[in-house]
Amino acid sequence: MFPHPLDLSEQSPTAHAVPPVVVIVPTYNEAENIQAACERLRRAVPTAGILIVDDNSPDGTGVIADRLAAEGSLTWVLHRPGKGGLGRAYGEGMTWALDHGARFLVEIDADGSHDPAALPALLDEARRGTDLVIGSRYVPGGTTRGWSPWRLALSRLGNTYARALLRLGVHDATSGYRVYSARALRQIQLATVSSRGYCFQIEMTLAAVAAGLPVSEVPIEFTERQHGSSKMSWAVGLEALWNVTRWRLAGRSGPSRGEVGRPGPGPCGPPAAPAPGRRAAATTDA
Ligand SMILES: Nc1nc2c(ncn2[C@@H]2O[C@H](COP(=O)(O)OP(=O)(O)O)[C@@H](O)[C@H]2O)c(=O)[nH]1
Ligand SMILES: [Mg+2]
Repeated sequence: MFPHPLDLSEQSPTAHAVPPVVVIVPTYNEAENIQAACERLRRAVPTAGILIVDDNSPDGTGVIADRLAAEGSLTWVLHRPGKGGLGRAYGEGMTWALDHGARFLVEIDADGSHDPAALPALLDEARRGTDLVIGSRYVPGGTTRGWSPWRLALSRLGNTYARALLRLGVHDATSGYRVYSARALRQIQLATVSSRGYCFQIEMTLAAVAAGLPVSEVPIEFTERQHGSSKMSWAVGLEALWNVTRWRLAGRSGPSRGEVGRPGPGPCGPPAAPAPGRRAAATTDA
């Protein structure tokens, strides 16, 4: 599914050289943001590895990323030949991190929308045994700042549609701020994930829920970017709409009401009990 060979250049660590936590940062034209994003991440989680996955950004983001990797420790860059979509970028980044021994894999945007200061709380939840921890804008305590009403409506509508059709049991299936355990990603089998664009987030959530893995949502504050522009497009939105609809028609969905709370088919058993302040997913709460 991920057609480009991984760029295991001289920056690549030897097997098992990456730290247990690897933060994957996908970039396309983020020259104004990538350095600040890495610095904030480093301050928030000093021991984490940072893997930038750049799609040959015309604005030179990849060059800046190479410089950051050369100057700092625990930073690597995966160069892809051209803009291939967020889902494909994450797929390659995750495969690389898994192959190099990562135990927890973090998704975060490069544009400053996701505050790295929230990451320790997400990681704590993952270490407690939750295989997919979603930084959620749409649970109590979560917020979205700086979005136009139509952008917010699009996100909320998309989430409501996906949640209803696919019985996801989560409120923010499109969030791009999350933590996966390595065992979850191995179970999900990345090679079977087909989404190219942002729909990747929904497909991964569906795969985790359908596998019966523990999933939970931790409230986050999302702030719209200050620099650069969004890569969200009609094509990306339509891919999501089409995929959610066809997955439903194909019978792919989470547990029905009667099945909620029963152990899923995966080795992880029923969803973990929510910690205070957390919201458990794969439940029927609205
Ligand atoms: N490597 C790569 N990164 C991408 C691609 N599309 C978006 N991104 C990155 O994904 C993150 C989220 O994208 P953004 O445009 O901010 O989406 P929005 O927050 O929904 O408006 C940013 O870090 C982007 O640079 C892509 O095709 N390839
Ligand atoms: Mg953004």
